[in-house]
Amino acid sequence: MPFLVVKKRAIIMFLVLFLAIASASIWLLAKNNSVTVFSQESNDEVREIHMVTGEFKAKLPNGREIESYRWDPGTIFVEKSEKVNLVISGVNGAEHPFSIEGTEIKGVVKKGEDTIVPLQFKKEGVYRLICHTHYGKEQNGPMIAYIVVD
Ligand SMILES: [Cu+2]
Repeated sequence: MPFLVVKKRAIIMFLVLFLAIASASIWLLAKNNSVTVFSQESNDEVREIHMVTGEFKAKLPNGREIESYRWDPGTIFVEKSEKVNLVISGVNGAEHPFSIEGTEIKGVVKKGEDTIVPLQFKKEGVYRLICHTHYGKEQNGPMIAYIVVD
């Protein structure tokens, strides 16, 4: 029965082709998965948090101008031991020299520039980011942001 032999060969060819396509798809899927895992790992390494320096301004009925400088957002949350880059963009105010209470971290945020502050807290708590130019009400502040570590 030569006809049947040919048919068997066709089935075998079809199976071989099917296996080749199936294994190629699995290989591609596995490859995609590994790429995703890698990009997740690199994203997890250092998280970026963006902050800006802002200013509230108003004119009182008597013509007097009042203003207040702020870090925005005023509160950020990080995990204990988490690596974070705090990127602060200077928008309002020429200069904001700052320090973070309870740490050795200090720097200056200048108008039109990004200041990158690497953070990694070993102890839980609330840390204050304080601007030394606008530290109180009298200095158009208080310009204080809270870093909550837990
Ligand atoms: Cu300031």
